[in-house]
Amino acid sequence: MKKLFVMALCLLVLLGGCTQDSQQVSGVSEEDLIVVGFSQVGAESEWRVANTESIKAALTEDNGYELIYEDARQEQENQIRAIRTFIQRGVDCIVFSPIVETGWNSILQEAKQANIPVIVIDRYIEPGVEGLYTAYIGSDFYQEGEKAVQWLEEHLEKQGRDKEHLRIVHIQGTLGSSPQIGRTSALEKAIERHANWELVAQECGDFTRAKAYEVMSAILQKTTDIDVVYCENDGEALGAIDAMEEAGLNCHGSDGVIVISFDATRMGLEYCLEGKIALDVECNPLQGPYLDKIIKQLQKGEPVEPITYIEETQFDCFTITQEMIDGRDY
Ligand code: GYE
Repeated sequence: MKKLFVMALCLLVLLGGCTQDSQQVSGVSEEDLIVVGFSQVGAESEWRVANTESIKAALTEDNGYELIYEDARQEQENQIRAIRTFIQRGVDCIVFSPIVETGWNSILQEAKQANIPVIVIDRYIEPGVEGLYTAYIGSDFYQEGEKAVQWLEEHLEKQGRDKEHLRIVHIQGTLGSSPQIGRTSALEKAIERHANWELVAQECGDFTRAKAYEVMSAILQKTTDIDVVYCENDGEALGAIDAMEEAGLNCHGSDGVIVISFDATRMGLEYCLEGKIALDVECNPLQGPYLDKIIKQLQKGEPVEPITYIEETQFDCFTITQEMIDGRDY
């Protein structure tokens, strides 16, 4: 299983005449640890940090794993390099969250040739390459976007504003990533359905507070006549709110600009409780336990679910409570 470890052990025996059995780590022999190479996108958001922590907490030595963690700092090139290194090291399993949907064919072919199972988490890969990886665990991003637009439709109807002209600003996530593609597509379809919904600006905020602040500030130079700001994650919502408040806009969903966001991280939900994020659609980053289950099944040679969608909910500023926030793990 672990060629490197066996080689190192032989060397130890030769050099030091070490006669002990392989070391025991919390009852699991090091030789039996499942070696997992994990290439994470980066640390661009609170969501990402919670996702990394969940995976590290699940794939521990106590639980039978040796985890090799690589942070790609938001560069696809770094992810490809990390995966290639995992293949060269002969890991038992490769896990990665693809920063964008395209460009993975050759590296996945290499993993397949080396007979190493690949589990894709969080973001997807473009359709057509399903045969090159074993399983996917994550969210249905189009469905998340649909939840957001449906809530908006119902909210406007309740307020008797559904026939009014609606001016929407759209701050997108990293272009080409599956959460951006899914969440954007749900909004664009809704705009096509509603003749009175107007997209006044669409800019990329790269899933960060700083970039969203920058693009929102530039949009506000051109117009402050805005009804809705649809941000593709909480970091972006916070950046957009910073810029709007600086420009003197009221961001309370009840009587001001309606800010819609995704992730439902603690910070996002605190803004929701304050009324500044009107709707926060949850995107659950706690994928570690699901990953643990699938890897163990693979090790036992059991069949695995090709796609696992994680359960998700949503919060709005009219019904959220402090208790709801306190009861959450991220
Ligand atoms: O929404 C965002 C993060 O891929 C679902 O990436 C993830 C997204 C998440 O940076 O906050």
